[in-house]
Amino acid sequence: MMMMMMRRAHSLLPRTLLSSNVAVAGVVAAEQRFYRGAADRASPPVGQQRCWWLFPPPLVGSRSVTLGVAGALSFSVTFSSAAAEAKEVPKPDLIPENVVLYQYEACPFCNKVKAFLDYHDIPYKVVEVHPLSKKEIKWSDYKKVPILVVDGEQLVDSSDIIENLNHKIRPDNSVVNEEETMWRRWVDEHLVHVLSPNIYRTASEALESFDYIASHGNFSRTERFTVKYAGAAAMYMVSKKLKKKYNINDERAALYEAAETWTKAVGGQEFLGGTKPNLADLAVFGVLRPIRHLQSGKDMVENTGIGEWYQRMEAAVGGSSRIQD
Ligand SMILES: N[C@@H](CCC(=O)N[C@@H](CS)C(=O)NCC(=O)O)C(=O)O
Repeated sequence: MMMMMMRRAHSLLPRTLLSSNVAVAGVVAAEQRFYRGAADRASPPVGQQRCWWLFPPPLVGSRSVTLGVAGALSFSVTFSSAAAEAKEVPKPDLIPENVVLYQYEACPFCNKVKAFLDYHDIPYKVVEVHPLSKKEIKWSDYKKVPILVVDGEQLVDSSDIIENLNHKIRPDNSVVNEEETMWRRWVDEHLVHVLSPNIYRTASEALESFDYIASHGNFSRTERFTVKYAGAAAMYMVSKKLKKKYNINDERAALYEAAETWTKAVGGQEFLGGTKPNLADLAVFGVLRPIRHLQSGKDMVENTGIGEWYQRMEAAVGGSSRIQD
């Protein structure tokens, strides 16, 4: 079945993506072009999915559930109480009253924002956007997610959203930390690009990823089957293109290298931020959190030294502060 879908998706690949000498502006553009090209030709709905990295989110809901499933990445849940105490809750009068996150459950940028909200215990409602119709964000001129509406004000772009929220809850802290800024940029410009080829590395990993996406995204029952198989087939092939584009020979080696680079940056401290996570810790944790149940996440923890930091982050961030409908 997978092979059939892959052959079909391959026959649908736009010429621009099949030709290696065409310069593609970046991973987002490349994948969006692929999806749009395929969407024009394929039966709906998968080809129209435009999120470049639709895949499993962390479990949301109760804190106990989130902590309880930490073992899914094959390391024990024996985090230190010091890490749990690293949680930072703003003064009550600085916490926004009404926060709504428009998201794709599996989007890494959305998960970055959620890591910030969860760590600071800022309650938020979630509106899951349908990736094809996007009817939930028709009201906005901005056509991507995350969008965060904070007491009626629309904020867009994950890094800007976090910047803005951080200023709201820490109005007196205007000092820019260059190291933190540099690592946040590393997350957006490097880490996220390494993740995509990893979760679609093999046919079975692509299926694993899309199985979760299909069951957790805002899809109708009838869309789910197509999303799973055609999405997996399409992204399996796109991931090979991405490897070339980013000069990645071995995607797992690149993932391990990124994990080790980050672990080295944290060094002997609990977090990059010292005894408490800073915005870079939250950004790395946010984008990694969705892959922790996947093969790539398990491999990363088993083969690098990132597991202990990750575990401390899980303890520090705690469970979701999402308000359940
Ligand atoms: N720089 C943006 C990137 C956001 C982004 O690319 N989001 C994807 C979802 S993973 C998206 O909405 N893509 C457009 C689409 O799905 O049509 C951010 O950090 O928030």
